Amino acid sequence: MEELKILPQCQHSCSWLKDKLTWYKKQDFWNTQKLHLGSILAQENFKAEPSDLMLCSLPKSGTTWVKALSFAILTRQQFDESTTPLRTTFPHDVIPSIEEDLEKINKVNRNELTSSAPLMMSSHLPYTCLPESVISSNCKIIYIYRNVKDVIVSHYHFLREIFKVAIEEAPFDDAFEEFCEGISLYGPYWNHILGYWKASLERPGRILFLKYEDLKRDPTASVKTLAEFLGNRFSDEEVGKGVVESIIKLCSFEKMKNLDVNKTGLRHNRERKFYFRKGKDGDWENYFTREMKEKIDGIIHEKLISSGVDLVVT
Ligand code: PAP
Repeated sequence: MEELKILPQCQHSCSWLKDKLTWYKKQDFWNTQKLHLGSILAQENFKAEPSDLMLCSLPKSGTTWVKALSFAILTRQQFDESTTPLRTTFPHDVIPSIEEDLEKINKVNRNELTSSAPLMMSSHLPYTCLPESVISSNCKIIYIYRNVKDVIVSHYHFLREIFKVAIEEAPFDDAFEEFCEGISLYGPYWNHILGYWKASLERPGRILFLKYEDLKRDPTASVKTLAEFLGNRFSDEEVGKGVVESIIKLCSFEKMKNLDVNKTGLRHNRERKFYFRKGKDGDWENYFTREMKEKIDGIIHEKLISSGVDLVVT
Protein backbone atom coordinates (compact mmCIF):
# COMPACT_ATOMS: atom_id res chain seq x y z
CA MET A 1 0.00 0.00 0.00
CA GLU A 2 3.03 2.22 -0.25
CA GLU A 3 1.56 3.90 -3.26
CA LEU A 4 -1.26 5.30 -1.17
CA LYS A 5 1.20 7.55 0.57
CA ILE A 6 2.05 9.31 -2.65
CA LEU A 7 0.71 12.80 -2.52
CA PRO A 8 -1.15 14.04 -5.53
CA GLN A 9 1.21 15.94 -7.78
CA CYS A 10 -1.35 18.69 -8.16
CA GLN A 11 -5.00 19.06 -7.56
CA HIS A 12 -7.25 20.68 -10.09
CA SER A 13 -10.31 22.23 -8.59
CA CYS A 14 -13.01 21.78 -11.19
CA SER A 15 -14.93 25.01 -11.22
CA TRP A 16 -18.30 23.45 -10.56
CA LEU A 17 -17.45 20.14 -9.00
CA LYS A 18 -17.75 19.76 -5.28
CA ASP A 19 -15.23 16.99 -5.30
CA LYS A 20 -11.86 17.18 -6.97
CA LEU A 21 -10.27 15.11 -9.63
CA THR A 22 -6.66 14.44 -8.89
CA TRP A 23 -3.76 13.89 -11.24
CA TYR A 24 -1.94 10.82 -9.97
CA LYS A 25 1.52 11.29 -11.32
CA LYS A 26 2.75 7.75 -10.93
CA GLN A 27 -0.43 6.30 -12.40
CA ASP A 28 -0.48 8.96 -15.09
CA PHE A 29 -4.21 9.64 -15.13
CA TRP A 30 -6.94 11.69 -13.46
CA ASN A 31 -9.19 10.09 -10.90
CA THR A 32 -11.24 10.61 -7.77
CA GLN A 33 -9.50 9.63 -4.57
CA LYS A 34 -11.93 6.78 -3.94
CA LEU A 35 -11.46 5.25 -7.37
CA HIS A 36 -7.72 5.76 -7.06
CA LEU A 37 -7.71 3.62 -3.94
CA GLY A 38 -9.74 0.94 -5.75
CA SER A 39 -7.33 1.09 -8.66
CA ILE A 40 -4.34 0.41 -6.43
CA LEU A 41 -6.11 -2.43 -4.64
CA ALA A 42 -6.92 -3.99 -8.02
CA GLN A 43 -3.34 -3.58 -9.22
CA GLU A 44 -2.02 -5.26 -6.10
CA ASN A 45 -4.58 -7.99 -5.59
CA PHE A 46 -6.37 -8.93 -8.78
CA LYS A 47 -5.09 -12.11 -10.39
CA ALA A 48 -6.23 -12.70 -13.94
CA GLU A 49 -6.26 -16.09 -15.62
CA PRO A 50 -5.72 -16.65 -19.35
CA SER A 51 -9.40 -17.59 -19.84
CA ASP A 52 -10.70 -14.41 -18.19
CA LEU A 53 -12.39 -11.78 -20.30
CA MET A 54 -11.83 -8.10 -19.57
CA LEU A 55 -14.12 -5.32 -20.71
CA CYS A 56 -12.10 -2.10 -20.72
CA SER A 57 -13.23 1.43 -21.46
CA LEU A 58 -13.20 5.05 -20.55
CA PRO A 59 -16.22 5.97 -18.45
CA LYS A 60 -19.32 6.91 -20.45
CA SER A 61 -18.32 5.00 -23.57
CA GLY A 62 -20.96 2.25 -23.44
CA THR A 63 -19.68 -0.02 -20.65
CA THR A 64 -23.11 -0.70 -19.13
CA TRP A 65 -24.55 -1.65 -22.52
CA VAL A 66 -21.69 -3.99 -23.43
CA LYS A 67 -21.87 -5.60 -19.99
CA ALA A 68 -25.53 -6.41 -20.55
CA LEU A 69 -24.88 -7.70 -24.07
CA SER A 70 -21.88 -9.81 -23.06
CA PHE A 71 -23.70 -11.34 -20.13
CA ALA A 72 -26.74 -12.14 -22.29
CA ILE A 73 -24.50 -13.71 -24.94
CA LEU A 74 -22.46 -15.78 -22.47
CA THR A 75 -25.47 -17.07 -20.54
CA ARG A 76 -27.98 -17.60 -23.35
CA GLN A 77 -27.89 -21.39 -22.96
CA GLN A 78 -28.87 -21.04 -19.28
CA PHE A 79 -31.42 -18.26 -19.43
CA ASP A 80 -33.96 -16.89 -21.82
CA GLU A 81 -35.55 -13.46 -21.96
CA SER A 82 -37.95 -14.21 -19.13
CA THR A 83 -35.44 -15.82 -16.76
CA THR A 84 -32.28 -13.78 -17.34
CA PRO A 85 -30.81 -12.19 -14.20
CA LEU A 86 -30.57 -8.97 -16.24
CA ARG A 87 -34.24 -8.36 -15.47
CA THR A 88 -33.46 -8.04 -11.78
CA THR A 89 -29.73 -7.27 -11.60
CA PHE A 90 -27.89 -4.11 -12.55
CA PRO A 91 -25.49 -4.82 -15.48
CA HIS A 92 -22.52 -3.64 -13.38
CA ASP A 93 -23.36 -6.33 -10.85
CA VAL A 94 -23.39 -9.22 -13.33
CA ILE A 95 -20.01 -8.15 -14.67
CA PRO A 96 -18.09 -6.57 -11.79
CA SER A 97 -15.38 -3.95 -11.96
CA ILE A 98 -11.91 -4.83 -10.71
CA GLU A 99 -11.50 -1.33 -9.24
CA GLU A 100 -14.87 -1.25 -7.51
CA ASP A 101 -15.91 -4.84 -6.80
CA LEU A 102 -12.67 -6.65 -6.07
CA GLU A 103 -13.95 -8.25 -2.90
CA LYS A 104 -16.84 -9.78 -4.80
CA ILE A 105 -14.58 -10.99 -7.61
CA ASN A 106 -12.18 -12.61 -5.17
CA LYS A 107 -15.04 -14.54 -3.61
CA VAL A 108 -15.69 -16.35 -6.87
CA ASN A 109 -14.21 -19.77 -6.64
CA ARG A 110 -13.16 -20.41 -10.19
CA ASN A 111 -13.08 -24.20 -9.68
CA GLU A 112 -16.66 -24.24 -8.56
CA LEU A 113 -18.06 -22.35 -11.50
CA THR A 114 -20.74 -24.63 -12.80
CA SER A 115 -21.11 -23.17 -16.25
CA SER A 116 -18.35 -23.26 -18.80
CA ALA A 117 -18.65 -19.51 -19.14
CA PRO A 118 -15.37 -17.69 -18.54
CA LEU A 119 -15.17 -15.06 -15.87
CA MET A 120 -15.79 -11.57 -17.22
CA MET A 121 -14.82 -8.37 -15.45
CA SER A 122 -14.43 -4.75 -16.33
CA SER A 123 -11.88 -2.00 -15.81
CA HIS A 124 -11.59 1.69 -16.58
CA LEU A 125 -7.85 1.60 -15.97
CA PRO A 126 -5.53 2.72 -18.74
CA TYR A 127 -3.75 -0.25 -20.33
CA THR A 128 -0.41 0.46 -18.70
CA CYS A 129 -2.08 0.58 -15.26
CA LEU A 130 -3.89 -2.76 -15.52
CA PRO A 131 -2.85 -5.38 -12.96
CA GLU A 132 0.29 -7.10 -14.17
CA SER A 133 -1.49 -10.47 -14.41
CA VAL A 134 -3.92 -9.10 -17.01
CA ILE A 135 -0.97 -8.37 -19.26
CA SER A 136 1.05 -11.50 -18.49
CA SER A 137 -1.93 -13.86 -18.78
CA ASN A 138 -2.66 -12.42 -22.24
CA CYS A 139 -6.39 -12.64 -21.50
CA LYS A 140 -8.79 -11.25 -24.06
CA ILE A 141 -9.83 -7.61 -23.83
CA ILE A 142 -12.90 -5.96 -25.31
CA TYR A 143 -12.40 -2.21 -25.59
CA ILE A 144 -15.57 -0.18 -26.05
CA TYR A 145 -15.02 3.37 -27.25
CA ARG A 146 -17.24 6.23 -28.30
CA ASN A 147 -17.22 9.51 -30.19
CA VAL A 148 -15.26 11.86 -27.94
CA LYS A 149 -17.90 14.59 -28.24
CA ASP A 150 -20.66 12.38 -26.87
CA VAL A 151 -18.29 11.15 -24.15
CA ILE A 152 -17.72 14.79 -23.13
CA VAL A 153 -21.47 15.44 -22.84
CA SER A 154 -22.20 12.18 -21.04
CA HIS A 155 -19.22 12.65 -18.66
CA TYR A 156 -20.40 16.20 -17.89
CA HIS A 157 -23.91 15.12 -16.93
CA PHE A 158 -22.77 12.04 -15.02
CA LEU A 159 -20.30 13.95 -12.83
CA ARG A 160 -22.79 16.75 -12.34
CA GLU A 161 -25.42 14.23 -11.24
CA ILE A 162 -23.23 12.17 -8.92
CA PHE A 163 -21.82 15.27 -7.26
CA LYS A 164 -25.28 16.84 -7.19
CA VAL A 165 -24.38 20.06 -8.98
CA ALA A 166 -27.31 21.89 -10.56
CA ILE A 167 -27.12 22.67 -14.27
CA GLU A 168 -27.11 26.42 -13.54
CA GLU A 169 -23.97 26.02 -11.44
CA ALA A 170 -22.23 23.83 -13.95
CA PRO A 171 -21.41 25.59 -17.20
CA PHE A 172 -20.87 23.06 -19.97
CA ASP A 173 -18.15 25.32 -21.39
CA ASP A 174 -16.01 24.77 -18.28
CA ALA A 175 -16.40 21.02 -18.48
CA PHE A 176 -15.49 21.14 -22.16
CA GLU A 177 -12.35 23.19 -21.54
CA GLU A 178 -11.26 20.89 -18.75
CA PHE A 179 -11.77 17.83 -20.91
CA CYS A 180 -9.65 19.47 -23.61
CA GLU A 181 -6.91 19.94 -21.00
CA GLY A 182 -7.08 16.20 -20.45
CA ILE A 183 -9.02 16.41 -17.18
CA SER A 184 -11.59 13.61 -17.04
CA LEU A 185 -12.11 10.40 -15.11
CA TYR A 186 -9.29 8.01 -16.05
CA GLY A 187 -8.28 10.57 -18.66
CA PRO A 188 -6.86 12.12 -20.70
CA TYR A 189 -9.25 10.45 -23.14
CA TRP A 190 -6.60 10.26 -25.88
CA ASN A 191 -3.94 8.63 -23.68
CA HIS A 192 -6.42 5.90 -22.74
CA ILE A 193 -7.29 5.09 -26.33
CA LEU A 194 -3.68 5.32 -27.47
CA GLY A 195 -2.58 2.87 -24.77
CA TYR A 196 -5.06 0.19 -25.83
CA TRP A 197 -4.34 0.86 -29.48
CA LYS A 198 -0.61 0.31 -29.00
CA ALA A 199 -1.32 -2.82 -26.94
CA SER A 200 -3.51 -4.21 -29.73
CA LEU A 201 -0.55 -3.98 -32.10
CA GLU A 202 1.58 -5.94 -29.64
CA ARG A 203 -1.17 -8.48 -28.87
CA PRO A 204 -2.74 -9.31 -32.23
CA GLY A 205 -6.15 -10.96 -31.95
CA ARG A 206 -6.40 -10.38 -28.18
CA ILE A 207 -8.03 -6.93 -28.12
CA LEU A 208 -11.35 -6.25 -29.82
CA PHE A 209 -12.29 -2.62 -30.44
CA LEU A 210 -16.04 -2.07 -30.42
CA LYS A 211 -17.50 1.30 -31.23
CA TYR A 212 -20.66 2.60 -29.53
CA GLU A 213 -21.85 4.21 -32.75
CA ASP A 214 -21.38 0.93 -34.69
CA LEU A 215 -23.44 -0.88 -32.05
CA LYS A 216 -26.16 1.71 -32.57
CA ARG A 217 -25.98 1.65 -36.37
CA ASP A 218 -25.74 -2.11 -36.92
CA PRO A 219 -26.27 -3.94 -33.64
CA THR A 220 -26.63 -7.34 -35.32
CA ALA A 221 -23.16 -7.20 -36.88
CA SER A 222 -21.54 -5.84 -33.69
CA VAL A 223 -23.23 -8.39 -31.44
CA LYS A 224 -22.15 -11.25 -33.71
CA THR A 225 -18.58 -9.93 -33.66
CA LEU A 226 -18.71 -9.64 -29.88
CA ALA A 227 -20.04 -13.20 -29.48
CA GLU A 228 -17.35 -14.58 -31.75
CA PHE A 229 -14.63 -12.80 -29.77
CA LEU A 230 -16.12 -14.01 -26.48
CA GLY A 231 -15.68 -17.52 -27.87
CA ASN A 232 -19.41 -18.08 -28.03
CA ARG A 233 -20.51 -17.49 -31.62
CA PHE A 234 -24.13 -17.82 -32.64
CA SER A 235 -25.00 -20.98 -34.55
CA ASP A 236 -26.95 -20.73 -37.81
CA GLU A 237 -29.88 -22.24 -35.97
CA GLU A 238 -29.77 -19.53 -33.31
CA VAL A 239 -29.52 -16.83 -35.96
CA GLY A 240 -32.50 -18.37 -37.76
CA LYS A 241 -34.52 -18.41 -34.53
CA GLY A 242 -33.85 -14.70 -33.92
CA VAL A 243 -31.68 -15.17 -30.82
CA VAL A 244 -29.38 -12.28 -31.81
CA GLU A 245 -32.31 -9.89 -32.21
CA SER A 246 -33.85 -10.92 -28.90
CA ILE A 247 -30.56 -10.23 -27.08
CA ILE A 248 -30.34 -6.82 -28.78
CA LYS A 249 -33.91 -6.05 -27.72
CA LEU A 250 -33.34 -7.23 -24.15
CA CYS A 251 -30.29 -4.98 -23.81
CA SER A 252 -31.72 -1.99 -25.66
CA PHE A 253 -31.57 1.37 -23.96
CA GLU A 254 -35.36 1.66 -23.67
CA LYS A 255 -35.71 -1.79 -22.14
CA MET A 256 -32.79 -1.43 -19.71
CA LYS A 257 -33.64 2.11 -18.63
CA ASN A 258 -37.17 1.10 -17.71
CA LEU A 259 -36.36 -1.96 -15.60
CA ASP A 260 -37.06 -1.32 -11.93
CA VAL A 261 -33.61 -2.52 -10.94
CA ASN A 262 -32.01 0.13 -13.17
CA LYS A 263 -34.39 2.92 -12.17
CA THR A 264 -33.87 2.54 -8.45
CA GLY A 265 -31.10 1.82 -5.99
CA LEU A 266 -27.45 2.66 -5.80
CA ARG A 267 -24.16 1.47 -7.17
CA HIS A 268 -21.50 2.44 -4.66
CA ASN A 269 -23.54 5.50 -3.59
CA ARG A 270 -24.34 6.52 -7.16
CA GLU A 271 -27.90 6.30 -8.34
CA ARG A 272 -28.20 3.54 -10.94
CA LYS A 273 -30.51 5.65 -13.06
CA PHE A 274 -27.58 7.97 -13.84
CA TYR A 275 -26.12 5.18 -15.98
CA PHE A 276 -29.07 5.53 -18.37
CA ARG A 277 -29.44 9.10 -19.58
CA LYS A 278 -30.28 9.51 -23.29
CA GLY A 279 -28.46 6.61 -24.91
CA LYS A 280 -28.16 8.49 -28.20
CA ASP A 281 -25.50 8.90 -30.82
CA GLY A 282 -24.95 12.60 -31.58
CA ASP A 283 -26.35 14.38 -28.52
CA TRP A 284 -23.19 16.53 -28.64
CA GLU A 285 -24.76 18.59 -31.42
CA ASN A 286 -27.08 20.10 -28.80
CA TYR A 287 -24.08 21.38 -26.81
CA PHE A 288 -21.15 22.20 -29.07
CA THR A 289 -20.47 25.46 -30.86
CA ARG A 290 -18.56 25.35 -34.14
CA GLU A 291 -15.43 26.50 -32.28
CA MET A 292 -15.73 23.68 -29.75
CA LYS A 293 -16.11 21.12 -32.52
CA GLU A 294 -13.03 22.44 -34.30
CA LYS A 295 -11.03 22.55 -31.09
CA ILE A 296 -11.68 18.94 -30.06
CA ASP A 297 -11.31 17.66 -33.64
CA GLY A 298 -7.89 19.37 -33.73
CA ILE A 299 -6.83 17.80 -30.43
CA ILE A 300 -7.89 14.34 -31.55
CA HIS A 301 -6.03 14.80 -34.80
CA GLU A 302 -2.88 15.83 -33.00
CA LYS A 303 -3.02 13.23 -30.23
CA LEU A 304 -4.44 10.19 -32.00
CA ILE A 305 -4.56 10.41 -35.79
CA SER A 306 -0.98 11.71 -36.00
CA SER A 307 0.09 8.79 -33.82
CA GLY A 308 -1.35 6.36 -36.33
CA VAL A 309 -4.45 5.35 -34.37
CA ASP A 310 -6.85 3.93 -36.91
CA LEU A 311 -10.06 4.55 -34.93
CA VAL A 312 -12.57 7.25 -35.80
CA VAL A 313 -13.57 9.05 -32.59
CA THR A 314 -14.84 12.39 -33.87
P1 PAP B 1 -19.79 3.89 -17.07
O1 PAP B 1 -18.49 3.80 -17.78
O2 PAP B 1 -19.80 4.90 -15.97
O3 PAP B 1 -20.30 2.55 -16.68
P2 PAP B 1 -21.15 3.86 -19.54
O4 PAP B 1 -22.13 2.77 -19.42
O5 PAP B 1 -19.89 3.55 -20.27
O6 PAP B 1 -20.82 4.48 -18.14
O7 PAP B 1 -21.81 5.09 -20.29
C1 PAP B 1 -23.07 5.56 -20.02
C2 PAP B 1 -23.64 6.00 -21.35
O8 PAP B 1 -24.14 4.86 -22.06
C3 PAP B 1 -24.83 6.93 -21.18
O9 PAP B 1 -24.81 7.77 -22.35
P3 PAP B 1 -25.54 9.17 -22.40
O10 PAP B 1 -25.12 9.96 -21.21
O11 PAP B 1 -25.08 9.80 -23.68
O12 PAP B 1 -26.98 8.89 -22.44
C4 PAP B 1 -25.98 5.94 -21.18
O13 PAP B 1 -27.22 6.52 -21.45
C5 PAP B 1 -25.53 5.01 -22.28
N1 PAP B 1 -26.19 3.70 -22.19
C6 PAP B 1 -26.41 2.95 -21.08
N2 PAP B 1 -27.04 1.81 -21.41
C7 PAP B 1 -27.24 1.84 -22.75
C8 PAP B 1 -27.86 0.95 -23.68
N3 PAP B 1 -28.42 -0.19 -23.27
N4 PAP B 1 -27.87 1.30 -24.98
C9 PAP B 1 -27.31 2.46 -25.40
N5 PAP B 1 -26.71 3.35 -24.57
C10 PAP B 1 -26.67 3.04 -23.26
